[in-house]
Amino acid sequence: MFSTESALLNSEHSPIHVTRNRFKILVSGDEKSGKSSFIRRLSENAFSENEQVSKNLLNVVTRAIGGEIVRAELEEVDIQEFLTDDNSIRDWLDVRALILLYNSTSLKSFKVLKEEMPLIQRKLPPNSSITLVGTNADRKTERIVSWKISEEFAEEQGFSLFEISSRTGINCESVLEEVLDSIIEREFAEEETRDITEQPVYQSTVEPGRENDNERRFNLFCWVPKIPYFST
Ligand SMILES: Nc1nc2c(ncn2[C@@H]2O[C@H](COP(=O)(O)OP(=O)(O)O)[C@@H](O)[C@H]2O)c(=O)[nH]1
Ligand SMILES: [Mg+2]
Repeated sequence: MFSTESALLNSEHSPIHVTRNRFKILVSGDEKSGKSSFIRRLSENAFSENEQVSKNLLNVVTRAIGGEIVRAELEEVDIQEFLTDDNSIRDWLDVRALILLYNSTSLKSFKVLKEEMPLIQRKLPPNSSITLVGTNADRKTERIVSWKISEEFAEEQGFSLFEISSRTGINCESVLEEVLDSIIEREFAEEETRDITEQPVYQSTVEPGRENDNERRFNLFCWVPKIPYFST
């Protein structure tokens, strides 16, 4: 371990501040659903008509959400990785959210999400969220998947739904913002539950018939007020 690293880990203020608010978010969908383009729009604010065929982009983006600095690891994942029963699959235990893309000019890209949803959900940890995103919103005349049909599906599943264009950039940031907001919300809710359940429970019951026997009990948490006070 590098000395700076060990200093950080041993420091009173670390490692919480080093790893806090770094969230893994998967971006998946059919081939050519626009996964790489979406990640590139968010990380580089750029778009290429001939997006290089990239199957597993992994870019980290930083945003400020409600006064907190948040780092999101956006990882491109082929939809097939959810559909195979491969046990050697990468560890997704720390995945916080899945953004599922379909290309609104391709019915096939929407159908695969609809039909395979049970398999997709099976591979996600229980405290993660799914957001549905229709891409290619700029290609209005070629649209095949209507807002109505995708809204119906999103409502039935309880997912948020967005339509975006990585070409113009429209709505791309809104997707990320909503996903990060909901992760942070869940994070704080979990922290609060943890705080409550980790509080010590003080013994306060008195056995029947031994109501006056309190002096003889030994309660580790109640020794402080029992120390005799001598004034000088
Ligand atoms: N017009 C338009 N083209 C897009 C959009 N998103 C992706 N593309 C194009 O669609 C093709 C496939 O996109 P890509 O991001 O590689 O898809 P992936 O296979 O899911 O990673 C590329 O040629 C992109 O330039 C979009 O929102 N609008
Ligand atoms: Mg790609």
